[in-house]
Amino acid sequence: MADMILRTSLTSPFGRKPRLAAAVLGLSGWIEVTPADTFDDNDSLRAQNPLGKVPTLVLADGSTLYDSRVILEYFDHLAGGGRIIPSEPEARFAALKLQALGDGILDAGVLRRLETLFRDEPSWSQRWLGYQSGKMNRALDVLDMAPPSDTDILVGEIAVACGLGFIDFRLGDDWRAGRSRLAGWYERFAARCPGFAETAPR
Ligand SMILES: N[C@@H](CCC(=O)N[C@@H](CS)C(=O)NCC(=O)O)C(=O)O
Repeated sequence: MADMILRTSLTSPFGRKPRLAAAVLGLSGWIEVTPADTFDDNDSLRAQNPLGKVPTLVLADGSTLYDSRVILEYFDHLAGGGRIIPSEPEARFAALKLQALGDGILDAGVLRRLETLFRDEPSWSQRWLGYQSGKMNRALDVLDMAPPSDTDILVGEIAVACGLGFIDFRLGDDWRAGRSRLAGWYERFAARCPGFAETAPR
């Protein structure tokens, strides 16, 4: 019997973050993933999280936690602390900053996706799409100049990997072109990170 319910779709890149973190921390057995449809007015997700966003974690006592950053911090706490969020300040803030960069790629990518979902193609704002793509491309360039760790699996590596996986799954941008260091990092991360294949969006 699972102790916690994770509300997410299996395609959500933000939902993939806690699924991946749980695999890394050996917590997957305690968590039941229950699909949520953010567009369904009647989905209980909106009672669990007024923002109606995934991921949302429902604890055994019925209380909830969101968003993905808070859930990852909670999982780290359950696993003893300092596992995916270092305790030592320099490493801690580096990891949190890298997570913010990965999440920022996702925020911009999700906004691009929503633009194309909520409007018909002739109405897409190319200016808006380009504005969001600019954020993503600058962040990817920074990551290519200094790729994440090849040994650690911290919140930063998890967020960046989920961001890159989302681009491949939903946007199809050729982000690897001219970014061989980041592409190499991603390939190695995919091979070494527990749960990476199992949590691929589908
Ligand atoms: N900052 C949030 C972002 C979560 C988010 O944007 N999730 C998307 C799915 S990937 C969502 O729920 N979108 C539906 C909506 O915004 O209504 C987190 O880190 O969990």
